Amino acid sequence: MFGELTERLNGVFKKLKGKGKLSEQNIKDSLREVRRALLEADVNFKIVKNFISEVQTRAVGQEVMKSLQPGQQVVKIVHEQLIHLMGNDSFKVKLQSNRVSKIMLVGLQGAGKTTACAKLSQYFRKKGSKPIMAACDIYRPAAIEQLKVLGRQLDIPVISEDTKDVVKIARTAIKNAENLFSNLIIFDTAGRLHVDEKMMMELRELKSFLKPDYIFFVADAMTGQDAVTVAKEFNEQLSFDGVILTKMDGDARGGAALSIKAVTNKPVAFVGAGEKANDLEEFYPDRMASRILGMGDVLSLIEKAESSMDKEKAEKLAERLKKNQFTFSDFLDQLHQIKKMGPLDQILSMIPGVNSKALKDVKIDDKEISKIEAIIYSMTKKEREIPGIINGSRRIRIAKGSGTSVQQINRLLKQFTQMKKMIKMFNNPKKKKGKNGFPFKI
Ligand SMILES: Nc1nc2c(ncn2[C@@H]2O[C@H](COP(=O)(O)OP(=O)(O)OP(=O)(O)O)[C@@H](O)[C@H]2O)c(=O)[nH]1
Ligand SMILES: [Mg+2]
Repeated sequence: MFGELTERLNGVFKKLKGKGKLSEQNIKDSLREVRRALLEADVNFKIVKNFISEVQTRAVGQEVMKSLQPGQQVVKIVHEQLIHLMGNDSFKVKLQSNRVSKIMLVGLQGAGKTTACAKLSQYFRKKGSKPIMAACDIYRPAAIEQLKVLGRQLDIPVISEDTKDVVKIARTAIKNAENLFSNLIIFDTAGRLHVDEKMMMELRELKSFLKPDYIFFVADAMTGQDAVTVAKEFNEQLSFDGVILTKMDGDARGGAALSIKAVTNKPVAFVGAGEKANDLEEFYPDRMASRILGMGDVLSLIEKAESSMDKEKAEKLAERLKKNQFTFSDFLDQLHQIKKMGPLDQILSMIPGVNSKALKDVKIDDKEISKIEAIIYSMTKKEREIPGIINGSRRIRIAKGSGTSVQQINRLLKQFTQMKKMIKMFNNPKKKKGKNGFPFKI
């Protein structure tokens, strides 16, 4: 996410932090580079101008000059101003408790509305709601089918009707919500290549009929400034409540995320970072600012882990670890849990200090995990529980079964033995402590 911008800003701040004392000129020079980095990230130029002037006023003031680490202080100011730019607080959706809530999604063609419908349904279901989805994109039969497929995958009802009247479909959906004991309807609508009057009229009509609790404008983050321009037009016509920025897993440069609030005065509520139903995150301006500045985002990482990990399984595993009963079956379980969290490089990029440049060099290969999985799958149940019995001929069989080599099996077995040793030492921390109290050398 925003790799290029993060790299550029880190470069600027590294130079600044190296200096013991700062002059007004130092700060000006650095901010000129920040300005360039933001413009290159496709942030609206007026916003950049304002942003820099605000940071500059604060930075050349007392708070920086007097501080012991002026470079750090400038970074802190930039961090705070970035948070401010994105709207300070996170968006909180409050659903109705005494009647069905209605959420309407709007946006251009291909922005990710239909996918976002599924993601939001999944998101609210995890929070205890019972959502249904309404197919109000009446122009492409494929669009209705797409929503139905997503609905089937997630086991969420989809309401559709063979008509060109969106209000009629909406009415049917509301009627059905009661029968289905649903408390939330998410309405998918049609997108166009460009904003046009016919589309807006239809959306306005639907809005005035539904009186939705929320309208979210879905925008493709990869389109940068264009997304912001379109957002402005949609907001003037429909006055939406918040934005869902999609495709943040691609190489979006940051322009949309950083400009949309300032231009429309509507905040980003969610971000989509992948095509699957689980790839939706709440948007927190402070966490996003930290990510942009390469400070990582541990809180989102923990939330991601919590939402994709099976709590009961995690507790059982903890119990087994305590008893030194960790086996290849447990290991396999863990691999699945990690895989559920998403691609490895995306997970690692949330860890402070791991920047996208470093990730590029290391190249984390999700295929490696699949290979380990294949090896474990090729073991018998007994071998998974008691790896000690895996002798030479068994190794050959496992290698053949998993399409790997005996060397790879040897390596995995060795790593597993080491891991077990470590677990054992953690369980008996008094024994064999190494330097600094660590039970093993790092
Ligand atoms: N990588 C990535 N792809 C996404 C994301 N959201 C949506 N997509 C993909 O973008 C494409 C378009 O998504 P849709 O949900 O069909 O877009 P739409 O706004 O409903 O498009 P129309 O119905 O044509 O107006 C699909 O191939 C999605 O899989 C995302 O967050 N990340
Ligand atoms: Mg669609």
